[in-house]
Amino acid sequence: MRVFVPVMLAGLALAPAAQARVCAVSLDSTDQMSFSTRQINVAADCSQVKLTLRHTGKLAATAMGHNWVLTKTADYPPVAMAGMRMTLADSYLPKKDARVLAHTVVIGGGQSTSVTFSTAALRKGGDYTFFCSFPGHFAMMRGKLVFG
Ligand code: CU1
Repeated sequence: MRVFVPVMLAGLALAPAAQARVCAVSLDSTDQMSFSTRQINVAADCSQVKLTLRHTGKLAATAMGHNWVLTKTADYPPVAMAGMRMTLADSYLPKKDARVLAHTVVIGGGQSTSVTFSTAALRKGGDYTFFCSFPGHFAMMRGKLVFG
């Protein structure tokens, strides 16, 4: 048994370096159809992002719902347009669409939601847009995500 102890300790010592770095990001959304930020910066050493979206308004999800959706900037208009044909239950997003890199569910006033996603699909210096896919919101509710 004694032989194994140093090996196990060495393994434990290495563990923190191999651990995922989860970077927390949060933003607010409002009854005025807006996000509180136009740009989100994610450091290159973040292996995962925990994105928290709050809705600081009072209106229900059916009237003024908001979500947070991430795509490549080139994919944002077609995904947003396709989302308009979907339902609240689908988060106003096309089902199982690989262009959607991450998204939260749609929330209403007073609610909060979060999603944790890997940055493995993101390229340093890539062009990414986040937006709300609630029908009619994406033109106003959008911003850039910068990774790197
Ligand atoms: Cu919205």
